[in-house]
Amino acid sequence: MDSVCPEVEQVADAIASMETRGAATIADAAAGALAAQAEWIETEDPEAFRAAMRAAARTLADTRPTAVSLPNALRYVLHGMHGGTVSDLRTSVVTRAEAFRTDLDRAQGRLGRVGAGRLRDGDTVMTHCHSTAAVAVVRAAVEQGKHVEAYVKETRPRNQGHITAKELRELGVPVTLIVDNAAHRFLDECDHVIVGADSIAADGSVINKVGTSGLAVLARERGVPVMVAAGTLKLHPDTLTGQAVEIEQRAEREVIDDESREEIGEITVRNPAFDVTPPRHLDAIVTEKGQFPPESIVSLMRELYGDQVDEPWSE
Ligand code: RUB
Repeated sequence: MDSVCPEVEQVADAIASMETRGAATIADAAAGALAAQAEWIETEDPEAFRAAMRAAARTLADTRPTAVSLPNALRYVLHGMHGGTVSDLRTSVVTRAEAFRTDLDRAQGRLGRVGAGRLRDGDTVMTHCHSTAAVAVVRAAVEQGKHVEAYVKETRPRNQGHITAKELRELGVPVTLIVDNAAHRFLDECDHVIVGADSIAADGSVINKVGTSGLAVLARERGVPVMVAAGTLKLHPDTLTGQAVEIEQRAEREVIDDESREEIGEITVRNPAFDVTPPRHLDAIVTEKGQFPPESIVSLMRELYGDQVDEPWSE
């Protein structure tokens, strides 16, 4: 028997190829895949069931390294796997995965309303990349009747800004799309920078799409507050013990095509997908549990995750 079901393979491939992308969306898809695995496993042996669940979680965990929402989701579901029979184990996984997905959805709505509290009627925001949480903040502000406009950075090399532009347009928000290098030029017209997060470290540093740290430095220089919209699922418990967050390095071809590269001659190309913004360049981290000064996030991390840095899929 293959130990991993086709849906887990498909979800893992989609995450690795970035067809499924963005930290919250990845976590949601991974939880769904674990439920599919639980429904699929054919065995009466509880230990074999557990082993097959661990195999699925490993496959999913190995797709992308930076967004902690992925291992946090896998941990949450596997920690909820209980029972003496396969039937009980299966039910517990499916129930836990459903609860995870419902909570994630609710958290987005809540943090959106918390973040919207920072926006006034008539404000203009600048965004980077595409973050469902950042869009949730603007959505909540619009639902509160506030008029909000947006400068949307295109976000090279994969232009996730186009997704943001489309979603904000669907909310009726006037959008100006700009190249990344134009951010400084337009910050004077902005009241907030709103970004998401892939991981948040214990010292309040925020790991998000490469270019976030440069934008935060510019915003600080122009006096524009930087809001990080990120559910508590983005808190990286490993950093409590001093571990660094791994930054994903992506293909060189995302930066330059083969023909142009050939024409230029011998060059090195580097393509880190994320960067680290230190807490001193950030004003607030907005979560479903309220807003926090970045430096205080460690207390919330301890409260929610304690010593939970195990990897139940590698047991
Ligand atoms: C996406 C990215 C997003 C965060 C937060 O990077 O950096 O800002 O994942 O997104 P990529 P969300 O496109 O490489 O996955 O708020 O939706 O979790």
